[in-house]
Amino acid sequence: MKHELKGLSNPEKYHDPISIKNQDIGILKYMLSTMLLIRKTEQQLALERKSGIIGGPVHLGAGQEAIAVGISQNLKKTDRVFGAHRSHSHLLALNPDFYRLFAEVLGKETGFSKGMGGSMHLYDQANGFYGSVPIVAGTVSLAVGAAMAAKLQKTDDIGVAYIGDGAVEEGVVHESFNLAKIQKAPMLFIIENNLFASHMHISLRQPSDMISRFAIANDIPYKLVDGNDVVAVAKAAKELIDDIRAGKGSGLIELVTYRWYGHVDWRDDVDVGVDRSLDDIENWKARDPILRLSKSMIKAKMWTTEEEKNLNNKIDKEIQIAWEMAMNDPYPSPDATLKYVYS
Ligand SMILES: Cc1ncc(C[n+]2csc(CCOP(=O)(O)OP(=O)(O)O)c2C)c(N)n1
Ligand SMILES: [Mg+2]
Repeated sequence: MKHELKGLSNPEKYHDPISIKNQDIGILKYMLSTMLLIRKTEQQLALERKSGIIGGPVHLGAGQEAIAVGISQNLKKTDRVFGAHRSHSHLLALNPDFYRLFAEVLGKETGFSKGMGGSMHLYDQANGFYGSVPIVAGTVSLAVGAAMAAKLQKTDDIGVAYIGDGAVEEGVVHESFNLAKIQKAPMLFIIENNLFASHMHISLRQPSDMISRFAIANDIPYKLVDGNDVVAVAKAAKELIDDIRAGKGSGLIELVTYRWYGHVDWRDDVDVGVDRSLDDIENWKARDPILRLSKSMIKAKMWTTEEEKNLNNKIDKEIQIAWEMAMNDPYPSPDATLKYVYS
């Protein structure tokens, strides 16, 4: 395999604090607290999945929070965002209502999809989240359709699709790149390159580790960024999105990152022969997007360890309250079963 990502995929690099020069302190604090909230929400899901209280699978994205949080800084509620099987962060970055996510994974009628969907069928159109599905790459062409509709409707809204490095192995993704380019669709393709698809490392699946090569092939403007640097993600996304909204056609952003948990649920997958080691995981944990931002802010005297402690305690408490509430919520009534089925 060609290593075109160079240092970006090396777990021993990019551990330093990030550059926050000229950044708005309010936005930095918002991004820090949103990443922390997403992390803690997923840690709660891991715990309760392990305990057996959550009945269905949860695909956790801990370690990857900077991507959705950085991108969503540049999105509007009327944009049309689509996710896939690992989409808690994609939705929570648009609407940090972890209570409704808890209710959804518990199958309660107060959940994002009225308890009918679970972790992989999330929906919150009021906040721009048009849906996630477990079918890998299943939403990418829908996002391009939504982008084309936004253009026909003469809005400056955009379509957004989160795509994994494994999802690009589905043909529909390449048809979508081509169509979006030819139609000048206002579309942002986000590649979350975490180097794995289920249990397989990218070197076992592709001739190069750099997914942006498909943007080059389709003559789509692209940016390749450290996915664990929330400020870099937000800045690169802004540049692409400004052009997309201005009618210049589609863009692609590739973010290199890593997930701390294994493919699904709370395990780390090292035990089942996956091509990663506990050392890799520890090294990637040192590239933690939350830690890097908080260290940078403390160094710049924008933030203190005391404030961080208080924020941690506050989110922990809110999560416990939301979890209890969701646990006590009712299940949908049996006659609701067919209510949302079209025929
Ligand atoms: C069409 C289809 N094929 C296979 C699967 C099984 N599957 C679920 S997730 C996954 C890997 C996806 O990898 P990637 O797109 O990189 O996302 P990540 O899990 O790394 O976030 C596979 C093969 C599926 N859900 N849908
Ligand atoms: Mg992947």
